[in-house]
Amino acid sequence: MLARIDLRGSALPGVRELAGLLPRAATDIDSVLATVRPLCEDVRLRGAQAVREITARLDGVDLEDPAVPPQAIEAALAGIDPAVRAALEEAIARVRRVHADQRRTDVTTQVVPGGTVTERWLPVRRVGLYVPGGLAPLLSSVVMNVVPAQLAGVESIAVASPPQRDNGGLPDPGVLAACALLGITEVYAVGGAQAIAVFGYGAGSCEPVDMVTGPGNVYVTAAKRLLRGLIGIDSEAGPTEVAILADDTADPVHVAADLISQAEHDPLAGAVLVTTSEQLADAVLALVPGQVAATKHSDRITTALDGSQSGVVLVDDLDAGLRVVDAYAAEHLEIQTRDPRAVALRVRNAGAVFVGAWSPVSLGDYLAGSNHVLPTGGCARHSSGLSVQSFLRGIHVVEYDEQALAGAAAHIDALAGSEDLPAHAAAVRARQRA
Ligand code: HSO
Ligand code: ZN
Repeated sequence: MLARIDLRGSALPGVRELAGLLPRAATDIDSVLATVRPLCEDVRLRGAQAVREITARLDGVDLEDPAVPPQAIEAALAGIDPAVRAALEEAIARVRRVHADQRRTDVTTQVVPGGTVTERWLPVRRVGLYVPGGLAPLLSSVVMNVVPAQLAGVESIAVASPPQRDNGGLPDPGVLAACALLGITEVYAVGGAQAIAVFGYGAGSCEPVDMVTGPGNVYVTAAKRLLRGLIGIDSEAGPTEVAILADDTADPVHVAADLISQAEHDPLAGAVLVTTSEQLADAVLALVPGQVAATKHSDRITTALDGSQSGVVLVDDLDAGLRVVDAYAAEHLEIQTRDPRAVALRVRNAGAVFVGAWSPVSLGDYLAGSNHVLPTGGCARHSSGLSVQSFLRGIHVVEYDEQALAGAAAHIDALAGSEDLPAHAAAVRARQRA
């Protein structure tokens, strides 16, 4: 079960060393690049025929055309459980409410009289969203990716998700239903690295996209890494992880349940409790085995919690706890302490922060209105989760008049001279009246 790491009683090391002491899964993308590269090349060179053969080989389904007919998307919506439909509709409404506030307006700065710079925010034109099948087809991820793209003004959105043998070669019906609710009509039954290649190069009826978003396994991530540059990507998502910073006021049953909830995603998922309370640590360690045994996916949860990526960390006080969680930079960080709002304000590194006893990470996964596509593997030190901003590009539009340019000429001369680029200076001088 969960490792017990005791950092009490001596000064904590520096950030990098501290991060090294904490449990975290190592994902090796490089090792699958050798498999993924020829597969992507095949799709680039042979298009639809290569996709058909790869899908038959890897998914066991022969699809003449992986484009999902619009009627099948509508039929999936008609067929889903009304409670799931109502939940999706509410999730969409809440995510829309939060993300609508992220929209940007163009800003013009008057730099000098007659000289302005405007920052224009323009959406990416066409986006491909990958939705994994695998252990759990995440229909909620369709919402989290599509809503911000739509609010950013992306005009063309295509979705790809693996074909399912038991669904007539169509993607998961829940995924299709979520697409229908969001008005997505372009969906392909293609999975894995080949889906990313289809998006990047175009194949069959799928036109190439400008950007790919969405989670996936190591093969998907490797394909994103290979095609990055040709297309934009959201991030290289690693296994999901949760950290909980808690004191003696936290309820051990809730803490154990939240650690287990994220471990449910993946045998490589990480769950870390950082606490000032030995009593809480012991209570959680005692509760976890029973709670795990009682849950459906106990196998993969046991692997995740047993692995070198999960544990309970004891610290002297909350200051030390904050240093530990900042060094870990969790995808999800729960604060279950006295005055959790004040503690949350002191957090520096986390993909998303969940404050207090009534904000479990599962709420954020589905219905808080926040986005659940978040930086993993410590990337929260430098990156943010998915947002409207992820789908926008800021373009500087520069407009100076003759006098304003004249006012800058001497300085441009000096800087161009110092860089030994006299033609730069000449381009300004050529505009000046004698
Ligand atoms: N916890 C996952 C998102 C998710 N959970 C989808 C359930 N469904 C990564 O943030
Ligand atoms: Zn989750």
